[in-house]
Amino acid sequence: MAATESVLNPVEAAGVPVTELSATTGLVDYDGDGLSDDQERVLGTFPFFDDSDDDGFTDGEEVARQSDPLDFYSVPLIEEVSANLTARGEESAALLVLVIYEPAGALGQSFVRLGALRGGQVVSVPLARFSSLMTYTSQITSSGGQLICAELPIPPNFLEAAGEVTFFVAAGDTVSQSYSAAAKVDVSSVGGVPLMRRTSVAQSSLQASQGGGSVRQPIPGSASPSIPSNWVPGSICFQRSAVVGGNGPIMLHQIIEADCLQGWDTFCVSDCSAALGSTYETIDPIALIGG
Ligand SMILES: [Ca+2]
Ligand SMILES: [Ca+2]
Repeated sequence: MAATESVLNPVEAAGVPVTELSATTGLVDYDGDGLSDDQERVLGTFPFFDDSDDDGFTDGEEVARQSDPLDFYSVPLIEEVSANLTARGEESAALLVLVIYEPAGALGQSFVRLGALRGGQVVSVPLARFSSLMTYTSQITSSGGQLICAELPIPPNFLEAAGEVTFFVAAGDTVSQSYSAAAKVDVSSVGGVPLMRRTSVAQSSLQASQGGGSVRQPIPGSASPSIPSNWVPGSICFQRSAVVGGNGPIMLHQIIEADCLQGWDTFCVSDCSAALGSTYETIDPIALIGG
């Protein structure tokens, strides 16, 4: 428990002022919504249209503010500084994608805390140390907020050795001295293919009757020939899990259903069916910030 105490303590020294995030730019973001073209292909949003669901909020802003960029009826609700995490692949490596939004356009008064849960231990990721490795976009949105999207490579040997890693972010502002948003993403690597666990809507009536689940979705680079042509976001190994234990913000899940979905046999053979009955740890981002 001691390992998580510092994470739960808001606004502590390890938080990094957003203004310290300096890096080279270089992301290809054709539609200017703050998300790179390659990231949009992973998320299923349109790389060439900045508002995929036409609800008035750009894809990047929706991801940062934790609404669904593919659902017209899902719009941002968080009015304070917000952040979110996702991931994408580049060749055989995975990249962690950090998206931050500040409604007043003054990210300098905000801070972010990035960390990882790996093998039951919570560790801080010192953003400033990795800033030279990051590429990012920064813009003022039509609503007047500031949006930053930073991409940080995850060392492949780190993922292979760790199995599945939960990265988390918490964001807050220095005035109220509290966190206003937190999010996490689960990233792993199987056979050199980086995977991201995502919340999924049920993909069959049976699954629907049993509640939702998650998918472990491959996130290889856009040039990879190994992506099945019938790929749609979320269509790989559907897994349903149940919470079987926990310790503070750390939650232990057991996989109680694992279906390899059509077209993903290559990815699923070693991973999907074998996952049945196994457990994994992740973080509850709401518990992380005491919400
Ligand atoms: Ca884009
Ligand atoms: Ca939208």
